[in-house]
Amino acid sequence: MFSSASNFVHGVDTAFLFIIGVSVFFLILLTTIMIVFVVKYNRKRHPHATQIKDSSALEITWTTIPLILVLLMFYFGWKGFLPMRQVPADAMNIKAYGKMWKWTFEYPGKKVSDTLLLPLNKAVKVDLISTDVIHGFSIPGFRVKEDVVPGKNNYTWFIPSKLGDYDLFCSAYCGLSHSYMFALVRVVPENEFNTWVASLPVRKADDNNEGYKLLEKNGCFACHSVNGTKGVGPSFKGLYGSEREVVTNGANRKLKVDDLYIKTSVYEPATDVVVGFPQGVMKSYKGTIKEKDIPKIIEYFKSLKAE
Ligand code: HEC
Ligand SMILES: [Cu+2]
Repeated sequence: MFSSASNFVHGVDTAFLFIIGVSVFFLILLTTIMIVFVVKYNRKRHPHATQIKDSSALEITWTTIPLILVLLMFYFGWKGFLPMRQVPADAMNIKAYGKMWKWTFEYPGKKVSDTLLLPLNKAVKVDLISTDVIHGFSIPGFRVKEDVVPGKNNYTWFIPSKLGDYDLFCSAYCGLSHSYMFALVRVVPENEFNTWVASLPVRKADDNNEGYKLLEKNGCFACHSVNGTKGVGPSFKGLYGSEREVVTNGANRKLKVDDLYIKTSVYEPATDVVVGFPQGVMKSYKGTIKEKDIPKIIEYFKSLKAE
């Protein structure tokens, strides 16, 4: 057998396959019986219906068998579920912050990352924190799925047991860009993991910058990065004062990014569309972001200098 991606795969799959197996068995059985009866008790062949009354044997059978089957379903489900709530004491602790519409992971020492890197064969406990609405922390490959509820300290844990890349999705519809709320989960050997964590940036002091907070609150970072990586939209790094090629009314033109351009980009993203990016993905923030807050955002952009 191929090795599974986490310690929960076996338990969840056993319950799932048992339920699917029972369902398929009864689907075939009932369909067959139905067809046989339709043919056998057809009115041409069987013109007078006979009334059947009471059959204790039959009634006991059709009560006992389903009872045993659902109890077995419960048993397999319970057996798969129970270990998910029993975190080993030596598990490494990671915090997962869910916010519209982005995951951020915090490793010991306030190191932050957008990717969930995990050491192979080590137990990991993930504290699930939402800073706004209900999100869902779901890694299908690991058979892990847990609600991330604001105000409630939920958690999950697992042991990644196979090297490779996996998907992390938000499994609770949480607003406009919910479908962008995914992250990469990468399982690597422990030494590689340690080097990587050491190289991570420490949680940013930007948390106190008003412009940063506005962008964070409005979910801009779901599509825009501040470190130069291209996302759904262009990165904000070095944006202010730089040259941009945009499409305005169907024609390409060059411009220098200034206050007006940024204001237009936030309120009417379709007016100047950055070349190489799709139009219509970013919605207008007119009415969401106040006119008086635009300068704060501009100030923040100015601080994101290109190297
Ligand atoms: C759903 C994804 C998405 C979200 C969320 C989003 N944007 Fe955008 N944004 C884009 C895309 C795509 C572009 C490029 C196309 C265009 O110019 O319209 C863009 C372009 C921009 C530009 C022009 C950038 C450049 O390089 O010239 C600015 C400024 C901008 N966005 C600011 C914001 C701000 C501020 C927010 C939050 C209030 C935000 N965006 C939220 C997708 C998004
Ligand atoms: Cu979400």
